[in-house]
Amino acid sequence: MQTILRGPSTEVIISPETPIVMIGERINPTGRKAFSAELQNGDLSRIARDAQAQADAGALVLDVNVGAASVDEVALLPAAIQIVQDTVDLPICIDSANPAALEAGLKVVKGRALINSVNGETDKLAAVLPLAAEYDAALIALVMDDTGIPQTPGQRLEVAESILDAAQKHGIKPEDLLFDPLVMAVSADHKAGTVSIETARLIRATLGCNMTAGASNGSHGMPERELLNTVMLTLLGQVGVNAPICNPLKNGLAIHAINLLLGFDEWGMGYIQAYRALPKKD
Ligand code: THG
Repeated sequence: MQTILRGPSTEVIISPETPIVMIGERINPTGRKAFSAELQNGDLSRIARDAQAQADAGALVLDVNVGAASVDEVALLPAAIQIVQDTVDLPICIDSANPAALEAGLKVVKGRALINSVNGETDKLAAVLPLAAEYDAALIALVMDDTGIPQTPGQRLEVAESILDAAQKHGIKPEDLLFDPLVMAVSADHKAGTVSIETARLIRATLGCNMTAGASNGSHGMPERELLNTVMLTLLGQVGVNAPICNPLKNGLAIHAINLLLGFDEWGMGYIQAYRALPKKD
């Protein structure tokens, strides 16, 4: 099952047979006070730098989220996407909770985008599935619905199945959905990690679909977040999460290590090249 994304002139394939694809998460004001303040002032100057740095660190898709408090996402999201694609030739993951902003982004994006996201809520399905169909975009599907985030992997799989059904009624194919098993903070619930991992395993075994996940969500409120994020990426990679959203500046080499250890990197050349490209330590 191949999910195909395109940038202005590049193509990225996400599939169980090909290396894990890193989606760069840095263009997002969450937890970044300076970037939030800049967005509130209409200052988009950081975006080109963040895009270039993530591409240099091996990101193959860039998530773009400008959802800071009180900003006009319908105006800012397309502007941000254009800056990113003028800077790097990569596909975009358009990240917004606002369907009007998603559509404004889809109108300007070059290539084949990934929408972040739909979920099983009745209103979300009705607003976002037609956008994915009309603009021929791939789509991230979060396994939650009108009743909230299910507690068990079996219930999360049921939500995934019902989103898949709804998507197919709009002509969206299983290969164009990336399911997100939902990574929640282990500081709030020590079973949260295992529920996400088991959900991913079930989705891959039952539906065969490709998956994403926000690996860094799990480490909120814990020390050594980077260590937890790396281990989470590894565990998720093992059960089929092949397009994680993460920080390429921190996790870039880990993704290459996972690809090498899972047999996706002949002669370790990807890992060695990524190592050589790192800033030199004294
Ligand atoms: N699934 C999907 N999309 C997502 C998420 C997901 N998009 C948003 C988020 N989760 C993934 N992106 C981030 C972005 C930033 C952080 C975590 C996940 C983060 N920021 C630091 C903080 O909050 O402390 C600050 C970072 C910095 O200063 O560099 O952790 O799960 N589909």
